[in-house]
Amino acid sequence: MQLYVFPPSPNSLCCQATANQAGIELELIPVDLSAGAHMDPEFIKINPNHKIPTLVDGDFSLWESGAIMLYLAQQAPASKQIPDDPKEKAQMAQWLFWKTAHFGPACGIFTFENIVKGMFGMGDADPAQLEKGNEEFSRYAGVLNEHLQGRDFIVGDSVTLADHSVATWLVHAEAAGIPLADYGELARWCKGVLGSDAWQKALATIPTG
Ligand SMILES: N[C@@H](CCC(=O)N[C@@H](CS)C(=O)NCC(=O)O)C(=O)O
Repeated sequence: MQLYVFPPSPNSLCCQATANQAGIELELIPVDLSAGAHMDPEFIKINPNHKIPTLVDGDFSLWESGAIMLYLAQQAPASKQIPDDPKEKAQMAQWLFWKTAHFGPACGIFTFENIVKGMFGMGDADPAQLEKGNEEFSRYAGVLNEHLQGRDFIVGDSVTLADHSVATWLVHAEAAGIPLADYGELARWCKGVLGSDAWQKALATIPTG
């Protein structure tokens, strides 16, 4: 299977961590967004949204990081990244949707303003946007921080897609200026998830500099 990625992208990294946890060796194909490689007509054939990550498995292609994670995790049920229990499975879905609708966009404001703009020569961070990011992040990080009291994982007692999906937005917390340290339980949980072998292997694919 090939995964088209932009190596520092949180949306790519959570798919890579899922594959690593599942014991699946993906062929990573970097797509240089800064050079417009995602607008190549050949790439648009596999993802009409021209976004990474995009997975190709033979003549099957798939986009949206959450769907890619589900596809990969289902190849390796023994990795237990999707709970068997229906209630836990639904809770995992709850946090996946929550990440996509709320937590990811809140973190994305910091990532865009403090990292992406610099990478792509788009000017300085906008203080009004950062203020909005702070408001959104504090609202949602507070919910997860409370939930994580006494827990090492978001759902159940082992790592699931919910952990990969949420933690991926905190990989660049320091560089993005995300106030993770203000949320002790969140910071503790995040350190544990990102310290796993699956995550360390994914993070090692980020080019230095
Ligand atoms: N909801 C999508 C978001 C993917 C996304 O926004 N990818 C960005 C990079 S992080 C991208 O490829 N942007 C290029 C574009 O929008 O043209 C997912 O979870 O996979």
